[in-house]
Amino acid sequence: MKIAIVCYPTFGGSGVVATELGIALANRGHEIHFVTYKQPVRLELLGNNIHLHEVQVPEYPLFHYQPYELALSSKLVDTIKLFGIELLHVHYAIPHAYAGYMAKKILEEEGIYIPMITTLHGTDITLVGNHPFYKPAVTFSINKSEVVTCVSADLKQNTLDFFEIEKDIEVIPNFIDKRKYSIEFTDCERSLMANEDEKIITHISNFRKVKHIPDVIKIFHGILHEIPARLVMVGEGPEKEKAELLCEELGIAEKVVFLGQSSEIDRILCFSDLFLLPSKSESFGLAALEAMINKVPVISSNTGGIPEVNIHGVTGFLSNVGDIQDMVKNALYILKDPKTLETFKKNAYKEALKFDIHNILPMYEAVYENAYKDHYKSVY
Ligand code: GMT
Repeated sequence: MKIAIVCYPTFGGSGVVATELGIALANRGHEIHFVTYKQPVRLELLGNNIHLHEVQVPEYPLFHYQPYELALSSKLVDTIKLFGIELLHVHYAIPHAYAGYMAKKILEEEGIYIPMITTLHGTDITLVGNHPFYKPAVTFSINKSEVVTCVSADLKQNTLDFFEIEKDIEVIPNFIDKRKYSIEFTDCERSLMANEDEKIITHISNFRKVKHIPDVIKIFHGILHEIPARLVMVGEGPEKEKAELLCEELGIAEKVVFLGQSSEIDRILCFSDLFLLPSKSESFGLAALEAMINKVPVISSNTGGIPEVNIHGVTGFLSNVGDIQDMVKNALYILKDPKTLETFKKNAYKEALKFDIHNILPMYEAVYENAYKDHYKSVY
């Protein structure tokens, strides 16, 4: 099938999922066309059946805000016509579902009909999308999608609670590709990060407020009171500077390393002993799943879709949002005893395997096939 995928190309989870999905679909023989404003971070290889179409927004002095949706709709119209695209899959409702709908309508004027799948990822529903300034347009474009999917049962419920949705929503969880994790990195990389007696604690995110970055630092501070450890902070975002200051205030700056954005997530997770995800809300927690497939147990908040990924007392522990004391207690329980740590590591890996792409990809392919059949049946 010829599929156009619209996503954010940056380090956010929705872009990662869209990119990995596109690559996997291309490996299955589909022709994939990414339409976005720059090359997605995890998209290294463009080839015969993976194409990239960059959306450009020309500057004009009259524009206070550049009309990205308009440029995206136009790019979609051109790409769909030029390459005979059969299906459009947009990731993250804002503004992609809206721009996708406009493209569909423009094409319909020319007798071209194309089904649109919208995948909801989280903040497009829980944080940004339900803001009164966006809500009517988001509701409209979700309802106008031929198929709507979302990444967890919790996000489905939130979508139904926050918006007046007239469509069925299918839950298709995020995924990892287990084949990528068969490589074992050597121990020497661990020694670059920490002394032999130190445990390595990791956090990866885009350092937005919703990630509760100060909680990450405070949990680590609590752990340090009892055992030697290092904290590896991976990512960039608005809360990073404050986090660095907090480490200095707490006198733990030399125990914390800020690595910035990294394309070597698996290499970092491979030498990690524990992953921290104390977010305020999290529709799925892809970073937690990526930790788990690298055999890293997770200490997280009990919010959103996280409990669908991190199983309490098995792959890690869940605590109430903001309950730092409980998270410290749980972290120490896992870290203090080598046998316990080993058990949690094994459990994390085993649970993560359930989300292997080979289990998830057929769900997307079934959605595509049904959307395609139903749409063309209704049109012709
Ligand atoms: O919050 C992020 O890290 C980025 C954001 C995105 O859409 O780019 O992530 C959301 O989608 C991810 C992929 O489906 C989920 O794993 C994250 O849980 C979700 N983030 C939130 O809900 C806060």
